[in-house]
Amino acid sequence: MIKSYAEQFYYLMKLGREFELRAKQEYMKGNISGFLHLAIGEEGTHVGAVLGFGKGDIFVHYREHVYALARGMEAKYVMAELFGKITGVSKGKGGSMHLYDPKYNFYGGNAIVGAHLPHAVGAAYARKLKGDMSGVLAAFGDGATNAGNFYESINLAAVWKVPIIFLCENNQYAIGTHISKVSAFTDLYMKAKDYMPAVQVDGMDVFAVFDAVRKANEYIETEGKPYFIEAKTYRYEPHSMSDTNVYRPPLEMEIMKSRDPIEILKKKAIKEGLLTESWIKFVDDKVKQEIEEAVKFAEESPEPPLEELYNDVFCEVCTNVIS
Ligand SMILES: Cc1ncc(C[n+]2csc(CCOP(=O)(O)OP(=O)(O)O)c2C)c(N)n1
Ligand SMILES: [Mg+2]
Repeated sequence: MIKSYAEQFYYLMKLGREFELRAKQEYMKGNISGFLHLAIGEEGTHVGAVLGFGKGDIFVHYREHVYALARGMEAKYVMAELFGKITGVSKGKGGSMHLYDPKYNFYGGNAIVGAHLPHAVGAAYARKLKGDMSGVLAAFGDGATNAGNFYESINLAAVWKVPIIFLCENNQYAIGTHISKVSAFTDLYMKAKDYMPAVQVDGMDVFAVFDAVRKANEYIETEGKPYFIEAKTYRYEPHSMSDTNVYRPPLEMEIMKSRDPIEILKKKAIKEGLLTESWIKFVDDKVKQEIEEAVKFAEESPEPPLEELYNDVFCEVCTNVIS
């Protein structure tokens, strides 16, 4: 039933949106604890990037539910992880910020800003050493571009010539701090342009992100060198569930909501005959059902047993990291 790219875009963006709206409700009910960072408003960037990228490794920061779902991880296993249940993708021991599944070459989920970037460069270097040019996608926020490990990572990636796409999600804010207050310039692709090809793209338009990432992927796979994309996007929800969200001007929010990535996709796809209203209704119902089933599965799953406490904490030989 879901075949074309436009259909995949819509299904995955809607799935991501409904998954997160429901996760928010479940958090308020006390079924999810710890941190919860929602990417509502950023689905065009997350889905376009995963579908435009190849089969290599994905490293993301903590705002990663939609990336995981777009990569093919099932909603019920992701929801169970948020609920802290043993059936979750990280056995209920990681939670929202630590989704992980080597079957999908999906390596999280990292709570420390920018910390996954050196890991991602290392994974790209490993792929290069093995002669495997399907590279790495590393996604991070605008705030991360002010951290030292960001510069270390883009520098090493360029020096070592490794196949990696750096995807900067510029949603303009790092918690409550606007990018203009902490960065000397706000066109963030400029930070990488002397190291590698670097472009800026409309992150609210899934087609634009998909095209940019597909082009970048072709480049890293054929040239074996890094590529940088800045996607200009926006989050409609607070930074996390514990953020008051008072720092954003209402007019700014209103303008950005008028550019909702799901609505942009719908309008464009219907106009170009890529989607129909009846198909959209069918998918909306399917997604609702999938989310209901995911929550039921998470609720009914057991918590990790005590014996799990020290498992997966330390591994001497990480045989399962790069396949
Ligand atoms: C090294 C480090 N410093 C500070 C924090 C606290 N912190 C968590 S998220 C965040 C903001 C990051 O913003 P950005 O990179 O733009 O990502 P976004 O949340 O907007 O997706 C900060 C400062 C942290 N987790 N790690
Ligand atoms: Mg940000």
